[in-house]
Amino acid sequence: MLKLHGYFRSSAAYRVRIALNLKGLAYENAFHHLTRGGGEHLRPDYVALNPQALVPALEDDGAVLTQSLAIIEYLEERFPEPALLPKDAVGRARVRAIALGIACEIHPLNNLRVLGYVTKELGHSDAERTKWYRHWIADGFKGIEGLLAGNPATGSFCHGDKPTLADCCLVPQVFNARRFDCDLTAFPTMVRIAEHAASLPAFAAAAPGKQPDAE
Ligand SMILES: N[C@@H](CCC(=O)N[C@@H](CS)C(=O)NCC(=O)O)C(=O)O
Repeated sequence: MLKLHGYFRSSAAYRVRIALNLKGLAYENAFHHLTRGGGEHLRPDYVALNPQALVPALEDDGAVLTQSLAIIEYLEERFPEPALLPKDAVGRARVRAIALGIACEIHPLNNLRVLGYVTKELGHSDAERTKWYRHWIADGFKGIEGLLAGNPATGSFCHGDKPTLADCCLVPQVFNARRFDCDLTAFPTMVRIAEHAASLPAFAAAAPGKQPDAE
């Protein structure tokens, strides 16, 4: 059986949970609390599994996969239906661009270890850390909103009317932005898509609050 190493609040693990649910795949969980005891993901047994010491990781029949987008692309190849990438090359490139725009340009700047470095190593206050977080959300969301708003390829989801890899990334990032009370009024298309997606069982079941390790 597939085994997902994650943490309820990890937005990268949230992406993979959505993809697994959309494809109707059963999986077992291994939870790694990212702050308890200094971070369970930093323990030697987990680092042996994923040398980058990040969640998620996915085990499948002895193989260990890391990096959420690589994991979702793996699932797409191994379990093609329902597809999370469009059939046409231009559409696939657009979906990947939105996904990477979130996973590479926004998420890494606001990751736990980055936020921890800003306060613990550089000596900034919690208020300054929040300012940093909100700044990079606003900056990154502006670009993603620009990719989505007014583009005829955008539908009820990021690309057309079926969920894709892009939505697997968008929904967790909007969730996180809300958690940090970011002002999202300038990003109506992103908010609309995230709210529509949340109404689908596959997205709802992947939400942090629904996970067995949720606090
Ligand atoms: N690019 C990676 C990001 C993974 C990642 O940053 N995971 C976070 C949780 S969302 C993490 O494990 N953070 C631990 C830390 O910052 O120490 C992916 O997409 O899988």
